[in-house]
Order: sequence, then structure tokens, then C-alpha cells
Amino acid sequence: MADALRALAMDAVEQAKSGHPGMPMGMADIATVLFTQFLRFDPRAPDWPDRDRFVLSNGHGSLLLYGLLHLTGYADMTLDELKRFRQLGSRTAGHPERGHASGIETTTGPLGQGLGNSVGMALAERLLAVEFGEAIVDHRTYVFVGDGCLMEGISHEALSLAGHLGLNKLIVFWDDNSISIDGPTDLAVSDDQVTRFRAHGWAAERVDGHDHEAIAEAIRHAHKSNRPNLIACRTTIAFGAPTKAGTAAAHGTPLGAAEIAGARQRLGWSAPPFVIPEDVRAEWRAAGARGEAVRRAWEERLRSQPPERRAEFLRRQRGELPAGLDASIAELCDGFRQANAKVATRQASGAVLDTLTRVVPELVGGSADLTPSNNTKAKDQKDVRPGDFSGRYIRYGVREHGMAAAMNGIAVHGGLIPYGGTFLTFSDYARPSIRLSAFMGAGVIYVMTHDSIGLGEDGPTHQPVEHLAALRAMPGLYVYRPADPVETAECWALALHRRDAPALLALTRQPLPLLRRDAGTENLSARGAYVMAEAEGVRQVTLLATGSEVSLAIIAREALAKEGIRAAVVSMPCWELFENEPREYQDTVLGSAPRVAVEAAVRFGWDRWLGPRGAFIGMEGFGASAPGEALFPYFGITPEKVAQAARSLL
Ligand SMILES: Cc1ncc(C[n+]2csc(CCOP(=O)(O)OP(=O)(O)O)c2C)c(N)n1
Repeated sequence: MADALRALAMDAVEQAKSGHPGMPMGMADIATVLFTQFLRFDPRAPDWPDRDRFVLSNGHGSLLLYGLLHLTGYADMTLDELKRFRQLGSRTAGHPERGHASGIETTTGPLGQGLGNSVGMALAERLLAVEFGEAIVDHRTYVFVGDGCLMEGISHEALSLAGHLGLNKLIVFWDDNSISIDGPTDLAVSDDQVTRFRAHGWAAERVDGHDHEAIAEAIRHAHKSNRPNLIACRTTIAFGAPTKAGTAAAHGTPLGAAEIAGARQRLGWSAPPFVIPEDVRAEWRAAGARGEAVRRAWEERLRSQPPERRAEFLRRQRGELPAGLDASIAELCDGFRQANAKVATRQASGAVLDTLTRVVPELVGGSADLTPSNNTKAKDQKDVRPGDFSGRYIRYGVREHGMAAAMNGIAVHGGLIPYGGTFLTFSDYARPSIRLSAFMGAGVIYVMTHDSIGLGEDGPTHQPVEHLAALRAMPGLYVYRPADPVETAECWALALHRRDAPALLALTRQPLPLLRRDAGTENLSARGAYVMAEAEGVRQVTLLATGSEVSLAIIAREALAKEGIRAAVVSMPCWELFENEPREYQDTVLGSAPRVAVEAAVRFGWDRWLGPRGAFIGMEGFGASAPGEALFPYFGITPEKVAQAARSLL
């Protein structure tokens, strides 16, 4: 059965003239033991919520996963798809992409990300098990990793977090083949991985990764563990290949006809390319059928749950938001207006969360050790602790990358909506995982505070300058920069409603005046940009701004009005939403008068809104260490400068 996986990998890579045969051939035995004896899955119900999760973190070995899905009977993973490996429009992308085929739990390829996701998946399982009971939530997370995953820095954060939380239903198989692209791994690394995992609080043991009984025994052992588990599997890359096995030559290039013929002979596999002998296919199908009865029994248990719990569980699985969310947001906005709240948007966000966490129980929050700064912990949220998963607030520690990867795992697991905070400037530390949120359409919500020089004294290392531009450049990520408490609540509502894309809220450290005094219940941020203050009469200039700079634009507008210059102020809390609006709406908002944009960040990206005659007031380089109030004038980001720029355009 393992040889069937090997043959499919060799043949598909050969056909595509591209791909990685070595890893699938090396891990085929481990995969066979796991899928035929342990993994709880049902190809006929790929999204069965209580299935075990399988993550291929060393995603370059994608053919191993495709072979497994094909052989165990996932309907959409046909032999044809394997033959079209890496071709345009096939389900069998170069690296596994979530959504391309059922059974692909998460997108992998950037090494270490899958491992990071798996921590979130295993955590989500525990959180939901406590909430809904182990009768309906009781599954494991199995992960394949290579040397590359373990060399990546993200592995440190992932292992450390999983070890701290004691996620004992997480089982990692390390493809310990001592080979990566450059050659033997000892060119670059001499870590003792088993000792390393143990130091992180994991149980770890070594096995021969080609000995089925030893692998099975290690899995049985791991099932009884009270810690997360590493099974370090000693393997040979491209096992079976006569001259390339055990060498870097087998990592990422087709083996070639002669080598494949030699491997067939060694393995005793005489079937032609893409042909699986009936008896082997039947055994694999039987392995795929193992889970059906288990799944049906689970469905029975779900049916016998109290109706309310069952309905809530199913609502969460469908990703439907609870009724009452929008009413709560409207109420919050009213409250802000009545209180004339002059607060930082991070503080407004905290107030929003105090309400939302009660209305939306699937919210699970956290911060990378900046809870008091990010205002991410709601009043009634309890900490998640090792061994106690009844809370809904995760202390991610100073692990931005690990946090973001775990949040992706929580999001794709289903049943929970993760949000987590850090300083906007450290979005760089999480960026590879943010990219995967965007790529997968995972509805993670990033709460990034201290969003400009306005944060002040911590200085230029902490003051984001190019981050908004860099984040806006990322396809599929919705970047929100609200201007006041009302917009903050609106942006939270928008972030929550869009369950098929990540959102990033850029929030201020410093207090801002309340700008939105309109009493309507319409979410004005929903179109991405809107006229906050129209000109008195025909517009002569349009002032565009986001976040903390909208209030500067408002002051500039008043100053200009005194001189008889008619300026409108457009608040642009979310460029991506505005881009989605029809051209007519965009034209109405932007107007035909010259435009001045103000944002305490670099100009990059703004020209698309400014047009050929526009002016920009913002940052041209890094910030400086001083109180925020001193920095805005120092860098020339003031109402006077905005007004001056406006005048110069008339
Ligand atoms: C973040 C990241 N960096 C680099 C790569 C390119 N890359 C793909 S596989 C690989 C080597 C991985 O070695 P190992 O995990 O030992 O895989 P094996 O050779 O055993 O298949 C590299 C550098 C990548 N996919 N992701």
C-alpha cells in the first residue's frame, strides 16, 4: 500500500516534469500506517466536524496527500487530477491549497506554517470540546513536518505554545531524513530535535519510519500521552530509488525514467504508471471506508444532544453569525455618541469587544503579550490555561508569528472566530501567516494597535510607517483604519461579517475626538470610504484621510471654510471595500476637485486616489522618539499643512 503512494508520486512528478518525489516516497510508510489504522476520516463526508485533522506541513510533498486522498476514495481527487499534477486549473497544485480539493485542511508550502496551524487546530478542538462536550468534539491533529519546518523560526513559537498549553492530542511526525535542498542537513543544522521538543514540554520518541509496527506502536503510545507528541521518524528520502534514495537529488526534481524503473524493480512494483493493482486499491478503499461507521455514530450522538446545543454547534459550523450582532453594534455606536467618547480607537475596540464577546460566543481572543496595550481582553473573558480550556482568551506570549499561524489553524478548524493583537509595526513578525490567512480566505481578525507616530515615546522602532501600504498591497486582506469610536464599531462589524477573508484593524494608541455624530444606524464604513463632511456648496478641494488623521482633515476643512474655500472631508476606513464599490460611487465620493490626502504613513499607494494633481501629507521616512503630540508638527502632519496643501492646489 505504501508502494502505491510511492509509485503515484514518482509517476506524477515525472509526468509534470516538476515536483518533489523524495518526501512522499520517504514518508509513505508513516502515512500508510496513520491512514489505514488511526486517522478518523470519511472521504464521503470530508468536512465532518469531528474528523481528525491531518496537516502536511512539508507541503512540497503534496503528492503524498493527493495520493492518500485519491486512494482512500475522495471523489474529487481522481486519477486524472494526479495526472494533471501542477497544471493550470487542476486540484493538484504544486503545494496543497485549501479549497482546491476536499481533505486539504490548510494551505502549506511555506515551511513551518502547517505546524503553526496545527497548534491552533489542536487548541480549537480543546476549546470546543469543553464547550460542547467530548461526545461531539473529540479528535486529534496529526502533522507531518520535515527538517525545513523544524529549522524555521516559527517552529520555535509553535512548539513552545503547544508545549505550554499541553495540547496532548497533537501528534507530529518528523521526517528525519537528514536531507534538504542543499544536501545533508548537517551542512546547516546540528540541533538535537528530540531534546529540543522535550525542552518545550513535549513527549518525544524515535522510531524507524519504515517499520510499520514501530510507527503504530508509537502512535498508540502518543494517544496515551498527556503532552503534545513528537514521533521522530528515521526515514530515507526517496525510499526505493536505486541511486537517488538518501540524497538531495531526490528532493525536488523528477527521478527520471531509469531511476523510476530501478525503483519499481526494487520495490517489486510492476504496475505501469498510474495503474494501481485492484487488490491494493481495494485495501486502500477499505481504509477509506473505516471512518463511515464512526462518523455515523457521531451523527447519532449529535442528534441526541439537547436541541439548543445542537443548533448552536451547527450554526458555528456553518460560520453563521448570531442574530443580534448588528443591533449590538448600533447600540454601541449610540453609546459612543451619547458619551461624546474621546478615546483612542484601541480603547473603543476594547469597549466593542466587551459587548461582542457576549453576543458572539465563538470569538476567541488573544494578544502577543500586549493585552493591556491592545485592549483585546474583554471584561468577561477568562484566560485559556494549560489543562483548562474553558476560557476564551489566549495568552499567546511574545510570539506574533506563532499567534497568527495558530489563528489560521483555529479559523480553518471551524467553530470559532479568532482575533489577536500586537503593535502594527510587528505585523511584520506575523506577515507570512497573515499572507496565508488572505490566501486561504481565513476570517482571522488582526487587532493591530499603536498604528502611527502617534504612539510617541517608544520611538521609530515601534512606529509603523510603511506597514499600512505593505498590508494594503496584500490581496484579500481587508485593512481597516477607523477614525473614531463609531467607525471602530462599524469596522468590527464588517470584519466579523466577512467570514471568507481576514481583516486587520489598525488602531491608535492616542485619544481621538468623536467625529461621527450622525444618528443613523447605517454602517457608513461599509462602502470603504464616504463623505464625512461635505463642502458648503460646490467642492473646491477634497481632503482624504484615514484613522487619526481624519480629525486633522476636519480641522483643516473648517480653517479653509473661514477663508471661503469649500472643502469636503472623505474618511477612508477601508480601501479594499472602497475598491469593490461601483465606479459611480467612487466618483461621487472622490469628486472632481483636486485632492489632498493625509495619513501618518508613507505615500505609497495613495496616488491611485489622489489623481495626477493631488498632494499628500504624511511620512517620508522613519519616525522619532518623542511624545506623539510633538511628532505630528515635527513631521508636518497638521491641519495647517493640510490647508496649505489644499490652497496650493486651487
Ligand atoms: C519558508 C520557506 N523557505 C524555503 C522554502 C523552499 N524549500 C522547500 S523544501 C525546502 C527544503 C526542505 O527540506 P526538508 O524539510 O528536509 O524536506 P525534504 O528534503 O526532506 O523533502 C526548502 C528550502 C519553502 N518552501 N518555505
